[in-house]
Amino acid sequence: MRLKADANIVILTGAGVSAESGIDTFRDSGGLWEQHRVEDVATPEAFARDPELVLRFYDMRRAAIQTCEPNAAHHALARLQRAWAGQVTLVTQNVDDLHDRAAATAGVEDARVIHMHGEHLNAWCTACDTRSRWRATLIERPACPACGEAALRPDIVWFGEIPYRMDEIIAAVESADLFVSIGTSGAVYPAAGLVRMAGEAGAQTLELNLEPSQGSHWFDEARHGPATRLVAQWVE
Ligand code: BV8
Repeated sequence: MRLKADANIVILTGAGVSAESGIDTFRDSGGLWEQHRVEDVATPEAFARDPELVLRFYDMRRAAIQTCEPNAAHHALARLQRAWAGQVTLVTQNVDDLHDRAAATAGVEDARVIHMHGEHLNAWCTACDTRSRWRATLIERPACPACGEAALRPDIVWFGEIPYRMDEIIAAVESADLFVSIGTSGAVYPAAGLVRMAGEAGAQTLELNLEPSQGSHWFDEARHGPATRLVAQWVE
């Protein structure tokens, strides 16, 4: 794959980039939570129907990610963000903060990490529509730090909700010279459709994943193996 030195690169990551940090992917955990499919827990309807179940699910995952560390793939991408002459836009489907922590370690000031599905460490107040950094639990329905209402929910984009910053993502994809997808099964839209948008806009496309994803055939090139090895090799 030939690239000009100041090429614009868009990187899309999924749960597979955090797997070797000990964070379950949706597939590996069998997509189950207390005998519920994740798709059935990660929805506004589930939250309306059984808020305690949903809050328990996110409290558990928020606690778990705080015991995990960025891995060699996160660090390699942060090094790329710091050293590359062109624009590197890192779009993640992941709600963990491992890319952000790796970027901070690498001294990347304006790390453009776009969390299109939200962030575990944010709480969103549905009364005043503000977001607060939140490391604790939400099961006790705590008061919003901004307005005092007990109306905090996880700041996560659930199935059926609109992903964050789609305009920015689409603009970056349409002006990319290279689109790289890392550690995602290509199961969830609109994230899974970005590779086709990139290809149609003239970008080269590369998939780095443990195994062929559902969209592998849309990529110019696909390499399979663990992200910690593949990403470090690709960045170097
Ligand atoms: C939207 C937050 C409209 C939750 C997530 C029918 C009914 C209703 C909706 C739909 C429908 N059909 C399609 C839809 C749209 C729906 C959708 O796509 N559903 C799917 C199930 C068919 N999408 C939505 O609802 C989205 N919103 O469409 O709004 C709209 C859109 C645009 C503009 C205007 C309006 C919202 C989707 C967001 C849902 N929220 N996350 C939470 O995290 O708790 S999605 C969630 O699942 C993740 O964020 C992630 O995106 C997805 C799982 O995907 P992956 O990250 O790929 O993880 P997965 O486990 O699947 O795969 C891991 C991969 O890694 C594997 O390939 C594995 O091989 C690999 N791997 C494993 N280990 C390693 C590795 N690779 C490398 N190294 C390793 N070590």
